[in-house]
Amino acid sequence: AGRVALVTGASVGIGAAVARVLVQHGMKVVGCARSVDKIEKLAAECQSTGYSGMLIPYKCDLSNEDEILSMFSAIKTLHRGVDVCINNAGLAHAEPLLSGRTEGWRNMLDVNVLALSICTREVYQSLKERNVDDGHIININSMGGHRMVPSADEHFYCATKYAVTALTEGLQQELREAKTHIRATCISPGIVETEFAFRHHRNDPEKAAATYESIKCLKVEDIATAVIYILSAPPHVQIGDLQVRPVEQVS
Ligand code: NJP
Repeated sequence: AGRVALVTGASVGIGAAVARVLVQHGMKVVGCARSVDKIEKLAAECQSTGYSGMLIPYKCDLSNEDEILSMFSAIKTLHRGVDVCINNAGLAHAEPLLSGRTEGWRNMLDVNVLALSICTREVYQSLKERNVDDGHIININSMGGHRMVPSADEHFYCATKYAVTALTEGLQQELREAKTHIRATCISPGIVETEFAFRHHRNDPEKAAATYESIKCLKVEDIATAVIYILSAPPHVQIGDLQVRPVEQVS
């Protein structure tokens, strides 16, 4: 409670649920995305529910580094800095390696990998400047960041999530070497019931229907609960990678 959290991609889906639960736990949450109107609506809902924290909407296109850096300066001016960062924003375009558009690959790299890395660096610098030693960075990864999924449409997306696995492990190592108690974790969800999950299989409606009708998918709240679990762990506990998937999901 009382700490400042940044949640990227807070307009819908997992990010919106995470922002809401952090506000419920008394945090001051900066929620960013391009559709700021949706975050404004969520902020009003949180306020009318009487949650002890607050949600501050911020419009930011995470594929643009200048916009990310301006957001960090605004947070520094208005709220001192970021204590907890949830790198959640992510996207998947169906762009196979043999025929995909470079533009689609670039967009996935920009948001899933580069924005996450830029936010990580900026949060660490902000914590260091203020001598805050108990910050936390949580990356929303994917089961696709641990094993390749069978659909060729998703190979590039998986590659960006394999990068998130490598970057989280690398970050844990750098933080240890810097002798700080700032922690880094990733959460790897299986299928979560969001717009993302449906868009993801848009080129294969049969597969989508088979997947969503045959298993009980995770709810966004299941991932929000995982975030609270990680943030509530005692300071000596490092949760490296939390895999959360539907009971019936094969991998
Ligand atoms: O996705 P969705 P989820 N600049 O599409 C934002 C991972 N995951 O909640 O800008 C700024 O509902 C977008 O905001 P807007 C997945 O890889 C999911 O399901 O307004 N923000 C929105 O708030 C991702 O890392 C599943 O369009 C940008 C958010 O990102 C995370 O979970 C399974 C942006 C996306 O909301 C959240 O996914 C899995 C930009 N340029 C991993 N581009 C799953 N759902 O099944 C996008 O393994 N956003």
